[in-house]
Amino acid sequence: MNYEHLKKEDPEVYELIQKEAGRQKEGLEMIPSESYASAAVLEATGSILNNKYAENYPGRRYYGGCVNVDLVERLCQKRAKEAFGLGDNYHVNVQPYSGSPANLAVYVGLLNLGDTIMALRLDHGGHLTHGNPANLSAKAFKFVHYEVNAKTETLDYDAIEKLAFEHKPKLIVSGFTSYPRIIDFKRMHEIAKSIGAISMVDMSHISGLIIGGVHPSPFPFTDVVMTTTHKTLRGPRGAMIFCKKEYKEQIDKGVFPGMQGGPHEHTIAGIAVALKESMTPEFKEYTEQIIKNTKALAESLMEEGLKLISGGSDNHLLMIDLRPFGPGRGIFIEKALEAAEISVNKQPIPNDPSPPFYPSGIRLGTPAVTSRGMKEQEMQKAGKLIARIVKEFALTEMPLDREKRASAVKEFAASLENHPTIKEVKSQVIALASKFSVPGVD
Ligand code: DSN
Repeated sequence: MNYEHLKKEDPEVYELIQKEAGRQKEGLEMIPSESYASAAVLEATGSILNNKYAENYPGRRYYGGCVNVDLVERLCQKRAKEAFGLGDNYHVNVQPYSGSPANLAVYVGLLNLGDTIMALRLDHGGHLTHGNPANLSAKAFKFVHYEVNAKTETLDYDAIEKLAFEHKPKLIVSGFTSYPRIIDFKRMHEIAKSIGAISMVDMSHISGLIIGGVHPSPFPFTDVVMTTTHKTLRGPRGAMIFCKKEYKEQIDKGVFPGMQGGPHEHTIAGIAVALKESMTPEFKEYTEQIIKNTKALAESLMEEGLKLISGGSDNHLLMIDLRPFGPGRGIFIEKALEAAEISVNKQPIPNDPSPPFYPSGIRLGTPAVTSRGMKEQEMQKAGKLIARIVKEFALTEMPLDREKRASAVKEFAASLENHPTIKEVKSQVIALASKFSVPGVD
């Protein structure tokens, strides 16, 4: 994109965007919830649809002049259902601003405040809005959390069923932010139905993989399915909620006026474009390669002796368990990898002995690098470079005293400057990344 007007009118913001474009190109983006949106998606998202208010739904807005945005929103809804192979028995709301308000809209639309919801615990892979005590979801509803099995680090459906019978939640959420395995959505739905609960799937991370046919779908049985639109789907930052027709009114009211005001029609247009792109043979190939790349990356890391949560991955993400080095080292590795131009994030692991800001895990994934055209060979190389950093820098101790942690991180970050290992890895990362162009950036 050439940004000619921005460059003239606001060189300060223009420069920052240019710097970020450089950062996105120069290194390896390996945060599993990120990928690159196409130039077409970015154009629609940055369009004049931004100017329009359109509270409520197509055909019954609170504002005049909605003739075109009505068509945009309907087109997006049509494509969303097409992409997931859905018929008239499902409805889709494409207005949620993003995943967090979308999850809250589902809870607000379907339940009464104080009702019980069951979901995956945050350090076991669940999301903030799946009832983490710091989030509004846990203040407004009563959450019961299921966990992964301590030994296998995968979901134990018999234990989940037992918990559901004990607590009789009104809603059971399946979905994650950091679970590297396939969830048995059918079994989760059956558990919900056996106690008269509504089944919900948060497929935010994997919706692109589902469209590509490389991951099982929560359709056509799950009652409500939420997805963000900017992860493996590669759209703008937004969300969609699919529901069986019987929940349409409640879900629509949960979104507007329950949680939100005017929808972002420019984002909805961007989602429509991403959905069109997701139904192409190229996108299917892309998702197939994500799975191959994640497996290659996992193998490479394990060959180097690193421990992965659950011993590998079935999807686009994997989790390095840093406990063998000591608790709380995730932040050091995130910083050391960032200094070497590999972007990942620190992440709590099951039963993490350390708090979420100083967790003992690293989460990484392949959607962004795969969209640049990287394959197994590059993932093998990336795995070796990541392992080198982990093995050297995870040896730094994290103080047990809370007061001392921030200064330990500061001191650690300063020690990375001109560090010979960082310099060497960084130059190899840049050499690897520079062979591949970046969708929407180049
Ligand atoms: N923050 C997102 C992720 O990284 O998984 C979820 O909201």
